[in-house]
Amino acid sequence: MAKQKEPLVTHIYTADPSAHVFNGKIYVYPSHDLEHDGEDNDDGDEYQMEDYHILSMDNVDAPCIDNGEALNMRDVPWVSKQMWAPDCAYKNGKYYLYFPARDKDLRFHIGVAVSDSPVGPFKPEDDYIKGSFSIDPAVLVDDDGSAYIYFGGLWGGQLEKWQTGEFVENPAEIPADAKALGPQVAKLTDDMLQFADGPEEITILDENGEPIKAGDEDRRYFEGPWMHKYNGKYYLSYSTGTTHYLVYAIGDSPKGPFTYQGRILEPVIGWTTHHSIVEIDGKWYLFYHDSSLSGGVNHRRCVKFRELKYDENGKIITMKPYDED
Ligand code: FUB
Repeated sequence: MAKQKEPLVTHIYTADPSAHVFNGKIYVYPSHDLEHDGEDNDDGDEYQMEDYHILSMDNVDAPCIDNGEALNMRDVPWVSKQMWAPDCAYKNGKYYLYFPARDKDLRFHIGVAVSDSPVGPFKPEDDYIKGSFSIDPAVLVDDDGSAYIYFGGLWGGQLEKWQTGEFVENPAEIPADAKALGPQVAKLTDDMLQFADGPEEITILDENGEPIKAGDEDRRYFEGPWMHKYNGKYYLSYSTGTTHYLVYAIGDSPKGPFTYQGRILEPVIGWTTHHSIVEIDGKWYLFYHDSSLSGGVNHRRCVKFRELKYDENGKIITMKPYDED
């Protein structure tokens, strides 16, 4: 049986959970961490993932099932390595799996693969989404049917290298008092396979309406964007990377701007945090990962979930990962 704050599965290492409810059932789209002894570095070379396994649960108390391999790197013509954090969206009667990976020149882009089933197998497009770069795609299908893709990650995710719209191998460091880089957003075409516009950078503002600065590492965007709607507002949540928080900002439209609100989750065991937020049977849940299953090895992570609560003003109540609540 699935238990909150415990690993959802223990037979494989999993991370970066994107959770959804499709047809009344819970589906979790995680990365699949491989066991190896590679070195950790700021380029993320330790995250050597090659395939995706999709997890499912009938409800939050039911057993969590591994539905087997849904997509493998060897079947994606443009990929050379590192299939990182994916997401899935449903539209037009089909399921679309979005995933980042390095191309043959070792540049990260975002690919898409299609299936009639939420657990795959997924058939990849021959090439990555034109104009895509960096990592960590997350897709919101809005109430009017428009779909938006959010993505981007610093350091190993290469977001700094695409500031000009072209790939620059060694970009100048962004000064601490300059505006921090935001995640990217693009509207997707109706067939969900390409960008309809953009991508464009999202602005995250502080309480005074000023853009968050690059040196503000407790609040600035690092990686792992997620978008959900609560009471008609758009909640952009993300990881702060170096300071290991999950935080969020609120806006009135899918492309923002967004105003920083606060923390969702304090740091977990392991370097990375990466999450999703989903409503299940009238309650809200945070899906996230830590490295507890491997005793703290950064690239051997495990997916967990727990209930998330809002206060009466729509603020998310900050959680400590190992509290007793
Ligand atoms: O899993 C590989 C990378 O680590 C993800 O893309 C990031 O969000 C971080 O979790």
